[in-house]
Amino acid sequence: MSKEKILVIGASGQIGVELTLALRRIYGNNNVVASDLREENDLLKGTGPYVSIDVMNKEMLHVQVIRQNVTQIYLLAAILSATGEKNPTLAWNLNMQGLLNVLDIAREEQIRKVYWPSSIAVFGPTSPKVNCPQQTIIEPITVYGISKYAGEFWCNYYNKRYGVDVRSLRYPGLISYKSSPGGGTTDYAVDIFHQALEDKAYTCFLKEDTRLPMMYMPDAIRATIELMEAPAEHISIRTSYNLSGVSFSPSEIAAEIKKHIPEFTISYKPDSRQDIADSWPQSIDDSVATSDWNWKPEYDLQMMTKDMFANLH
Ligand code: NAD
Ligand code: AKB
Repeated sequence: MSKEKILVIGASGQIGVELTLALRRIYGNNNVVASDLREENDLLKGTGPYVSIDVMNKEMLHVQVIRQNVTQIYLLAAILSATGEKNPTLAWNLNMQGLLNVLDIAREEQIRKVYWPSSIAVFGPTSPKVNCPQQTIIEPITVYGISKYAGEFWCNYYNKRYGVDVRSLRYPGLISYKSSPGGGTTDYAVDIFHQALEDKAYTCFLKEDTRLPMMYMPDAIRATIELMEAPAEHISIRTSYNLSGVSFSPSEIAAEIKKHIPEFTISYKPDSRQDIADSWPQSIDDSVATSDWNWKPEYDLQMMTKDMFANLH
């Protein structure tokens, strides 16, 4: 285990903080180098090495990969769905060029494994809404979804053509209490907990019946590590695996929150994020992940809500 040296790019973000801490527990603090364009997240401070890296600067990234003797790269730097619609060119450039820089360096330096997340945002209005399968019609309407779909095929290409062992998951919307979400359409499902505690009221930017695929962060971190630790011959999908946790709508999560805070109220004021949410499936079929590497989610809405409040309190 300790022979591995892992570089996490985008380590100060919502997933990066928790994934870096989890990897440090497995591989040892000094063997997991956190990196980001922004400053080191407070929760990472003092837990292991941190370097400032802009993934768009390929030369700087390459130097760090060699200097740190990196054997695995986790690339998390990206612009998410809602922010991406505000600046499509920036989102496309970062999401594509960042990935190509990492894949190229991985090929040149024979990096053992690369992790890069995709998203349910690859799916569009023509994809099946319920239990959306691994292989189906995929016509994304956001620049974020387009970049993720193109990225999936770049991963597949680098694996098939150059033998890069790159692995990927199509995460649903992630819910966590440690670090804040970074500009997605599913962010309401994190904000609602904070507002419930602070104001006992929340105004949701999605309609009450907008059901979306979601996942509690501990499940997402475990899925990522289980995928990365699975033997290469078990990985049949080299684009990105469907991954499913729990599906719910704003009114359903509000009802669950009311069990903990009876005076909590929710109102609805849908904005441009509604169109993005309406284009995504309501639930995901992840049976290929289950059969390939035994994936099984643990948290349902009830367990997640209880755990969120236990930790946010
Ligand atoms: P985030 O926005 O919270 O974090 C991304 C991090 O990347 C930030 O800390 C940011 O400073 C950093 N970054 C931005 N530009 C950079 C650059 N040029 N060089 C280095 N770092 C840079 O995002 P997240 O929610 O943690 O998402 C991580 C990955 O997971 C992304 O690829 C995202 O698309 C994917 N994903 C996230 C979710 C979710 O619900 N959070 C769902 C599906 C997929
Ligand atoms: C977003 O809403 O953009 C992300 C995602 C599902 O990829 N949370």
